[in-house]
Amino acid sequence: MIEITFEAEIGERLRQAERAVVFSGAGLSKESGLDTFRGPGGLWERMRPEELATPEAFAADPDKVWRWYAWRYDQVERAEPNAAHYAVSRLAEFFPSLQVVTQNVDGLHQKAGSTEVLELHGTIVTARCTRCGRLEPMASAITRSSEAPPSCLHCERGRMRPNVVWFGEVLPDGLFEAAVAATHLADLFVVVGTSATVYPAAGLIEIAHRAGAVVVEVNVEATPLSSLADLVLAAPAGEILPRFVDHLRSLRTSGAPEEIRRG
Ligand code: BJW
Repeated sequence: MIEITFEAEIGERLRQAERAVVFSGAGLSKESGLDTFRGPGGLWERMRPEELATPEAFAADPDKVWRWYAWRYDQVERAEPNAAHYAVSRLAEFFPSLQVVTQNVDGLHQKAGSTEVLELHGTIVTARCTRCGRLEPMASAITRSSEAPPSCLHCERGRMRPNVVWFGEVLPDGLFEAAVAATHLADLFVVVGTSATVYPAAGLIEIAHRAGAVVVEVNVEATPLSSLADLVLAAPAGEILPRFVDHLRSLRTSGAPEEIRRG
């Protein structure tokens, strides 16, 4: 089990921090049984992203893309938040402002009780009409057909697609701007379970660093942006994040525990 230690100056900034942002990626949901995209066992090891997660792929083979998302939705529906999702939601109890910015499409932050969540890459929980934009629960769209994208119940002419953001598509209106604004104001920026390779989302880490937030990275391995972190917690999120949150709470409610003060 790794020990959480940091310098006294960082401890003081964490004690006084008012605004926190948690920026999450697929690694956060790994311990809920959902696959990451990259790395060992990741989705892209078995399938090529350009054949599944692009508008071109959907245009070329809509049935294949729909079946893949129907399969993914089935996994998501059965998944439960893990200890890391609950730790993130607990942060709201002792930070005046807590914004969750997630690249995940699984809705597990909300299931764990987080209320301020920006889903930068959309959500798999809904389907969207390619023609009129009308939303429908993915569960009901799949019930109509899990083999091919069903047509829209509203306009009847468009077909349904997952309400996620594919490569080459712009992020949902205003969401990235809201994430950037929260990041500029953040005193604490916790990056959890992302390879920090997909932009513009990964750019938030650079913004947080430049804006002077304490940047904490939680990941089982190093990322291209690890050097920007003030504190790197190299362990599975479900193990380390609850302990980090406990430390933060003791720091902020009753002074630093011995383990931290030594740093
Ligand atoms: C653990 C763990 C445990 C494991 N505990 N940790 C600038 C430079 C270069 C390219 C671009 C750029 N700007 C834009 C681009 C293009 C592109 C891009 O970024 N490409 C790069 C890959 C090169 N970006 C886009 O196209 C974006 N749109 C855009 O830029 O619009 C403007 C525009 C439009 C038109 C033309 C030009 C510009 C859209 C990006 C959409 C990404 N979509 C996906 C699919 C979503 C739907 C779905 O779920 O199917 O989003 S791709 C996939 O990657 C998914 C994720 O959200 C995203 C990020 O992945 P994430 O979350 O980081 O997961 P992994 O798997 O990569 O990493 C997991 C991590 O967890 C690892 O580090 C593990 O070590 C760790 N881990 N277990 C803690 N237990």
